[in-house]
Amino acid sequence: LHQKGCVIWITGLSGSGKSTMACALNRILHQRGKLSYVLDGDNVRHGLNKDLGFKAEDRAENIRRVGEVAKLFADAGVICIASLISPYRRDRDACRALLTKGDFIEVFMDVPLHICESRDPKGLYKLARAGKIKGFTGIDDPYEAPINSEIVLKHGEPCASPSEMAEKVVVYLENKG
Ligand code: GGZ
Repeated sequence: LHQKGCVIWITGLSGSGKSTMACALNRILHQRGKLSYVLDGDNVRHGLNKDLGFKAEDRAENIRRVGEVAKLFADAGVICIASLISPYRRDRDACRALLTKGDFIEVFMDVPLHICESRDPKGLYKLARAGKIKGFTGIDDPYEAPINSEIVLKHGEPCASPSEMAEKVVVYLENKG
């Protein structure tokens, strides 16, 4: 395997399309003969991080563990796609600091809250608005939007389908060699 590993860190609100994009990106990379692997917050929270909730400290620990695991994948030569809300800039930057410069690529799913809320695939926003889930990101918990992401995928622009967005990430990786 002659492939250099890296971490593609996808951040954004619940319902911003992180998982869908991660999956599309993973598929494109596989088609091109690349070895990649998706670490999804929603999945990892069923196993490795099942002891963690959604308080700021728990989110920080969730991000920290996934960052460390992503680094191990990258060291092993895998393109690791991490898809987590990761609402705090400090936590994302701590993951960035684990990797060699250029090997951590932050992708911001820049989708307005009202769009995420209108999608509400799991009905979680509705529950959060009703006060049945407390501390939901974007409703009564913060999301610190990135300021220096390598890639911003903005809602409502042309070529913003999940596979077209994934293609943009691939182009970025190609240009970076
Ligand atoms: C945010 C929550 C919450 C709260 C449950 N706040 O869109 P989903 O449903 O399928 O994925 C979300 C997931 C968030 O997990 P992460 O590990 O990505 O979060 S973080 O990076 O902040 O640690 C959402 C669901 O869990 N979920 N409660 N209170 N999202």
